Amino acid sequence: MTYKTSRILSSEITPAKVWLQRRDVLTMGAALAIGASLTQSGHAASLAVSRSDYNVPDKPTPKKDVIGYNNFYEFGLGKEDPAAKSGDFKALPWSVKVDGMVARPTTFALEDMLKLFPPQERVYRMRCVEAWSMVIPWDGFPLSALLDPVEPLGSAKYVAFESIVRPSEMPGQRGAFQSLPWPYVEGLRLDEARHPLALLAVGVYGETLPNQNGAPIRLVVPWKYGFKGIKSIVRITLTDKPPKNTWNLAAPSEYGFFANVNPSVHHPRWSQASERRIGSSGLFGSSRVPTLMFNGYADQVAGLYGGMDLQASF
Ligand SMILES: Nc1nc2c(c(=O)[nH]1)N[C@H]1C(S)=C(S)[C@@H](COP(=O)(O)O)O[C@H]1N2
Ligand SMILES: [Mo]
Repeated sequence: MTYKTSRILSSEITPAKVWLQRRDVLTMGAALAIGASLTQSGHAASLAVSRSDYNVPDKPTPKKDVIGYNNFYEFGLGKEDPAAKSGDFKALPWSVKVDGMVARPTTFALEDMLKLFPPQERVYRMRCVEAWSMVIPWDGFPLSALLDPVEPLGSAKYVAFESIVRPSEMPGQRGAFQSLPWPYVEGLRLDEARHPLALLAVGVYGETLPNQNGAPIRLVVPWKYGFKGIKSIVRITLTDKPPKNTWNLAAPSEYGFFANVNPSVHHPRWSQASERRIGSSGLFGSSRVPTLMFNGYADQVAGLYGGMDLQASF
């Protein structure tokens, strides 16, 4: 079955507009100034990629699974916890600070990002390291939209990401038992981060990103395992050293830095050769499909890893 790209949004910016009106957000003067300079330098215009460029033909995972079966430990360990326990989280107002080894450190207000970089729908496969997968219609814009205008220095080689810490609204960050060290952190090599498939998602299924999916802005790197897709991002820092990433800190022998989907590199406790497609028809409501190298995006991304030993750099 083919996913119909004609289902795409009639207007690329409608979801953001509706959302902003609903929540009555005001744009600040300082943010406007940043917006103006970005528009002059033409970055917004250069992002006009066709919405269907990267869509996959797979049938999308039902919305109820996309927004009901999540990993977001700030809201608990269970797959149903994020949907059930994220109601107190306030995703607005929001801004993302981009700093480190850049010529022009910039704090981007969410509303300005949405205006400058109109979200486009892209349907990506997502595969968790626990061997389940989904096909998700994200709304977002290329991560490079925030990297180009801050002008990374020649010495910058990596991009570090940081999630929000807000125990008052995130039950998984309160109490004696702490599942992970906070903030959740992730990283990419700068060339990976600049690849047009690397997305900052602000919506899903044509609607504003629900809290459980990483509101209001999260990373989507479709050729990597799900844990690279850091949620509720507040800071992006350019560095010359490989950034720490949370699951590598927690269990270094099980989760690497690169985390490229690779059916021939197994997790120490389970095979990674096939995956359970959540919500697809099958004996138990989901069928197993073979896992593809780079999650099916080898043609687009294999060139990033030429000459690398992908068994060693997992
Ligand atoms: N801040 C934060 N980001 C996170 C996580 C998390 O616990 N906290 N879990 C990761 C993991 S393991 C996965 S598989 C994906 C799940 O994304 P989804 O719930 O939108 O499908 O989010 C990733 N990003
Ligand atoms: Mo995951």
